[in-house]
Amino acid sequence: MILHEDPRSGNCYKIRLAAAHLGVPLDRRFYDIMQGETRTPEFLAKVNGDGRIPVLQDGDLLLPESNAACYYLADGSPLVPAGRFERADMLRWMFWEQYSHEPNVATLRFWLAFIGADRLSDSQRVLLGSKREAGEAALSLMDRHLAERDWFVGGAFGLADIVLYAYTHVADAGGFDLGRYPAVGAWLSRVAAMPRHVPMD
Ligand SMILES: N[C@@H](CCC(=O)N[C@@H](CS)C(=O)NCC(=O)O)C(=O)O
Repeated sequence: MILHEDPRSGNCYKIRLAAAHLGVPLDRRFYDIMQGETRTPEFLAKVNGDGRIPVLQDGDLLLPESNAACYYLADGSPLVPAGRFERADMLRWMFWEQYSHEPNVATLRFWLAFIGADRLSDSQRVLLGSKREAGEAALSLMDRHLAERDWFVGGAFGLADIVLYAYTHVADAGGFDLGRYPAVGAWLSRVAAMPRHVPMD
């Protein structure tokens, strides 16, 4: 399988991390999102009309959206719980990651560590406070959840842990103080200690 990616992206790293746990080799194709390489007519026509990475390619099949790609890789494996409720609960955390976590925790990392605080547009600058507040609320919810259990879903390491690890472990680059979330910190260490773990590039 081919992964179209920018290695700095946590959304791309999720897929590499899931693939590493599953022992699936990926042929990596690199694009520099800062140079608009996912917005070229060729990329839009042949890889993803939405102009974004990651895109997982299996033969002729193209699958954008990181959490869908992770699910495609992990379906039928121990990373996806067998029970109906636990499987839905895993999806709940994956949807939550895309709606309540990534748009705040990942976006602030992108704005502050990649674009730079002094180069933000007015519209980005206006949103800094609300994104910080929403990102802290997301990390707080994770901390409360993890204070009572080791893994997000069903008592075992799985896909929900993988997708949430991707941007949480680099949240400090967005100005979040992970020291305020001790249960998240302990969980990050547990994920990183898993036998097939691979770090972000
Ligand atoms: N919901 C998508 C988000 C994809 C996304 O925002 N990708 C960013 C990098 S993390 C991107 O390609 N940005 C380049 C651009 O929008 O031009 C996913 O989870 O894959």
